[in-house]
Amino acid sequence: MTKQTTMKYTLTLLATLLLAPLAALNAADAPRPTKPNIIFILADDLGLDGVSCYGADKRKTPHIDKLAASGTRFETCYAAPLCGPSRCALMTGRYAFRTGGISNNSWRAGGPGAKSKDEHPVAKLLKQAGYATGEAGKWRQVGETPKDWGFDEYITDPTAGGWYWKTGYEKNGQQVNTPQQQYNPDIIQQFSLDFIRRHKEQPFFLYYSMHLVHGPILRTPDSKPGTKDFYDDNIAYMDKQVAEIVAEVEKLGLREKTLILFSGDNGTALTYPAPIGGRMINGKKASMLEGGSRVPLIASWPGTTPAGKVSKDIVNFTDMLATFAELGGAKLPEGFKYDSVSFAPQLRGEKGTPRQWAYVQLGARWFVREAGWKMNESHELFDMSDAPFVEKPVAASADTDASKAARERLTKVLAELNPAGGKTDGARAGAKAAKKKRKPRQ
Ligand SMILES: [Ca+2]
Repeated sequence: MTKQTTMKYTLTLLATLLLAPLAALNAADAPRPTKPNIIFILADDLGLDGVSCYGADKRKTPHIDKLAASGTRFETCYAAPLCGPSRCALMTGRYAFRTGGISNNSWRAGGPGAKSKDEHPVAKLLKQAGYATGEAGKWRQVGETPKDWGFDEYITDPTAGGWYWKTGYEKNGQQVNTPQQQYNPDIIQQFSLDFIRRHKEQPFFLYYSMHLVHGPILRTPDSKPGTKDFYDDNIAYMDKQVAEIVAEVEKLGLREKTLILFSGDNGTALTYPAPIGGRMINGKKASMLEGGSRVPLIASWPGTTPAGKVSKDIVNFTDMLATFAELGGAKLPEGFKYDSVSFAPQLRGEKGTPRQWAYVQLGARWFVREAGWKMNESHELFDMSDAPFVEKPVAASADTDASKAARERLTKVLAELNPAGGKTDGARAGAKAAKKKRKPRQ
């Protein structure tokens, strides 16, 4: 080695050593993708007791568990106790008393349900921000078509649930009939995979609204002959389909550019309760008890969202809108009232400003839920320290300092929200319209 090359080598080494920490810093600070792809997978009728990473004793969801391990698992996410109101909150980012999406029948003629023309829904906001938008699966209870609500492409069916072995579906407004029965979760899956592939070059938002695991619980293509109870097969099929979506995103090299969320639209159906750590959740689907609306929420975005984290931050279904809008750089219309608190900072590993309480409504019933307390429409207070298993009513006469303070806080929240001043009692009108519509067929 000549003196000159030795010098050059030394300088290079020195530069490497000096720059190494800088390079490491740069890697950590590398600009994140400005507009991540967003895939929101929504299972139907799946409470905490249906997902093993939430402690379910009986149900096994290894692929969803793996997704949770790769990201953050939120322990206290609140949807609504039924499909329709949950999906309306998700699309609109607003509480039910504001939109009218208060029951499963709200969307029907004569019902108070939200109309796309009166809202600024999440898919429209993302579309305006340059996203390709797609909806796959169950839609009906939101009303109109997915296109009306901002989805460029969609595949759906006319049912409120259980579109399994059938001979047709609706794709982009066209009825498609198949000569033989097909397993529609497969068709919806293929549509979703194809949507992801076709839009890999631009940011996309896929709202994947699975029919699984809503009843009727039927055999899946993977069910073995002789099986009598197909519920676990349905759970396994849902889990497998989630894995296939994740695998496709990985295969396309989009994993670090894609936020994948997995959730459920309401608690587990009444027929399929299962224990968590040997205890049953208090309340199932359709109930105003904890198990009616508390649902799993998993967010995975490798390189951005902390991995293996369990968060106790409260999330409302209305919050998806502000979160996705923030991540996608979508502008919210000025002067329009949303009830949406972004948890985008938490997804980036920051503290953020988590909401202090969740709001849940079904028809003329509602509650606000803090970490340790809950107050309903009758201003009854519940000690939620042992939720989701127990919710203990606390009489004002038995108040402790803590319950008294909670009572004051939640009374104030309800007074400010004033749900009774909004839409709460049109559920009957919708149900009436539904009944009238069904009559000629009887
Ligand atoms: Ca449901």
